[in-house]
Amino acid sequence: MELTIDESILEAYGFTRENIKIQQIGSGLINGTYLLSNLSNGEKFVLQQINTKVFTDPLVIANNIQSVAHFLKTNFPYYLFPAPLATVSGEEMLIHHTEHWRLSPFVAGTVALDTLSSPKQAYEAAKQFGKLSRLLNHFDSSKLKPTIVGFHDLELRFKQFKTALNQASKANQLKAAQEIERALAFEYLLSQYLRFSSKADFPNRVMHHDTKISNALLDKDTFEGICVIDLDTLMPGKFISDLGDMMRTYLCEFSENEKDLTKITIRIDYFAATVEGYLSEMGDILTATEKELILFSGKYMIYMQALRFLTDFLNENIYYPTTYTEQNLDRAKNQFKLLEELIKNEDQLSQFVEANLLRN
Ligand code: GN1
Ligand code: MG
Repeated sequence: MELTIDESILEAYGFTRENIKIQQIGSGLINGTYLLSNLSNGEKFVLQQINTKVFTDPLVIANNIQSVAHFLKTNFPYYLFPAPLATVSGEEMLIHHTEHWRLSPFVAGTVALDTLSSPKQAYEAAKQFGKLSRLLNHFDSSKLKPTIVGFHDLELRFKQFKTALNQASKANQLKAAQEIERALAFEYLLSQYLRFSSKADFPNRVMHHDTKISNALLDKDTFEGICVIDLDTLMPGKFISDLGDMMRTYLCEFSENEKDLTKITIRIDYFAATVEGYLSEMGDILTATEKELILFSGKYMIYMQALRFLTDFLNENIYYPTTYTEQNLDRAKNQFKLLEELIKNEDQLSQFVEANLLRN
């Protein structure tokens, strides 16, 4: 789709309307993303408008990325970290009236997949996210600020669900009765999370916090991992966020938008590849407590996402964009099914994790 973007945004980055082709790309729910092609030299860029309802202090994003980019450049100069490009006048982020925009390089020869079609892709993506955490192992994560406060705080997400439940219309409470029951039945996962959270060897690390497959760029021919993108949620967190979101999004053949729940099953070989790829980078770095939480990471992220979708349905869809009224409820059903499938296969999956840890 060809789009118009305010000329002054293009000019801030040294482009003119005549030399640039603009296409909308990406499938993210939060930010608007556009591909810019420079018609004079073929160079490509990714332009994004930051959703400031979600990222209420967008300059925190720019500061975090800059500070990580500086560390990586100093310590690992060959690592490809596609940090945003400055405007002609040198700003890290473009403020245009009340909007915030940033431009990133488009990495040539790569693809951002929307779905995975082989365990190798899972392995390569997981390796890239693991690699970023490994390279940042000695970076002091307390130098970064949260770009969304409490983003992956399961206790907060549970409280938000309870609040939404109390305020929801009777009609919505009825429609979501089964999912509300499941949200409460899985509350034990929150207790487990809180028990682990207080352990000394459960460190804060720099986490990406959005490890879906389209955020790992792979070589377009060989599917070898090249780098990670979408750095808005690069901030301190726990490793279970990154590994867990990979399990949430790589293990099932179908996405969170699939309504036919019989299709929501776990692919064991994708689980194995994801864990193997991640541990190939982080296996020597994870603490004893973290190693115990490998399988838990998937339950934690899937449960949290189910709660977030359900909460949004009860709140009449104020956060996630929807194409029909009950979409967030359907997404919550999908995620609860996925959680149940993961738990159903738990024995086999933990045997695999044990064997892999022994090898590492
Ligand atoms: C949002 O926009 P996207 O797809 O990158 C959300 C993630 C959710 C995801 C679910 C800032 O990410 O946390 O996992 O939707 N990001 C934010 O599709 O809320
Ligand atoms: Mg994102």
